[in-house]
Amino acid sequence: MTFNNVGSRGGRGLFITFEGPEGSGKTTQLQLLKKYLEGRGHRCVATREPGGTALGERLREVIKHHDGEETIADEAELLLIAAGRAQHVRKLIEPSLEAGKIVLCDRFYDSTTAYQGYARGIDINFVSRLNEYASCGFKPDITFLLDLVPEEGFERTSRRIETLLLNDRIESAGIDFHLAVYDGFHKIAAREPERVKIVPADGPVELISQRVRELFDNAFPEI
Ligand code: T5A
Repeated sequence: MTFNNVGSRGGRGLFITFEGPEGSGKTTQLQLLKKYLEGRGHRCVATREPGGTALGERLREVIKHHDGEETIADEAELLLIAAGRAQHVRKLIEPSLEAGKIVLCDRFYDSTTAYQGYARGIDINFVSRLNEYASCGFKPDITFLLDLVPEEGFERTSRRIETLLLNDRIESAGIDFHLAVYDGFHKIAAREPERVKIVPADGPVELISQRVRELFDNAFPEI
């Protein structure tokens, strides 16, 4: 893929993404890294996908919780995610990077490759081209892949009230689907080891946070 990245190396902001299977601890680790970076005086923006804008949050509801009689076709799911991403990039990510902020995003296009590409089975080359289009040429400077087998992630999320109350379409897709997602993330990391850093995500929160900080500091010693 070709991108016109405008991350730190262009002298502006820095774009960090967190990826991984359901319940692997992305949100928890994102917030801890944000706190760490703010402690160093950086201006940070935490956001998520699907979501991040008013339109994106409305699409998120549809993507996660649509429970009408008419099921969502795989192709429609992919396009809804892409539409939300284009809005997110143009309305939040790009302006934040232009303003010199650090953007920390909970999932981005690697999730599309893993979920809609590898797990749903939509052509990977098409998904890559759509990812490139929807992200408007923006590419994460670094991606943390939280590595936790799906069974353990579900063990964690099953204890949450939200999981008990809301039927999540994708989360409830079955273990074979989520194993394909897991393998998909590892294929992405193998292809782009410079960008995608694998973080073992079992063990205490603070230990994982320390791993994330070390990987970040090694990648960006000047920040
Ligand atoms: N999706 C998304 C696609 O299909 N394609 C796409 O392109 C995109 C962008 C998003 C859904 O959309 C799909 C994927 C998803 O199905 P979501 O709610 O954002 O939905 O789903 P997740 O990203 O999986 O969010 P979760 O909140 O479920 O998981 P996180 O963020 O990975 O984990 P976190 O930090 O919320 O932690 C989960 C629980 O574990 C505990 C936390 O306290 C929490 O209760 N926890 C730990 N417990 C023990 N040890 C640790 N080290 C722990 N760390 C956290």
